[in-house]
Amino acid sequence: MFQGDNAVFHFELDDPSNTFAVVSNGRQGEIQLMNPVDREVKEIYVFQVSAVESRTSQQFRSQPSQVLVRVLDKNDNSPVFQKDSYEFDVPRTALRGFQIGQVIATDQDIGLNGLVSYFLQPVPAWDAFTVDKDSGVLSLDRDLALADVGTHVTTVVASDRTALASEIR
Ligand SMILES: [Ca+2]
Ligand SMILES: [Ca+2]
Repeated sequence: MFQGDNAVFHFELDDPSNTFAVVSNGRQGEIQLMNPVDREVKEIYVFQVSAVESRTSQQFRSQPSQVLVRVLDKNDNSPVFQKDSYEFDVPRTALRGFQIGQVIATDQDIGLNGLVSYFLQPVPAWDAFTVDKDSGVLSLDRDLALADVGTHVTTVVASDRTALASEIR
């Protein structure tokens, strides 16, 4: 169909999402990004590229070749807590290890970029709190005593493994 080594090509790209374009450079076609991409919006793009012989008065078009582009993740989201704040009641007689409640944060990224860890702020207001790094379960670090009766506030930080963090009280 094409006229051997003397054929002059250009490339045409049919991308329904208008995200990619092809720039013809001699016999090569360079696929370029025309609009920003974000894995959380769209991860896979599929489009077709055809080679068109353009020197002759008639145009000859190749069978289209399918191109698949996978967008890799960037750590562009912080963990987000499911609630703005949490309140839990604890019996006065609760002992060390008692599970007070659970805080949950989610992160839209994937892999380590989306894996959430929980920490208490370095100096918690109340020394009886501890939080499980992986589950976000708050529990008692010691037995309670009469002097503990009252309201206690602490801040939990949720961080992904590449250190974008969110805080909650
Ligand atoms: Ca991302
Ligand atoms: Ca993240």
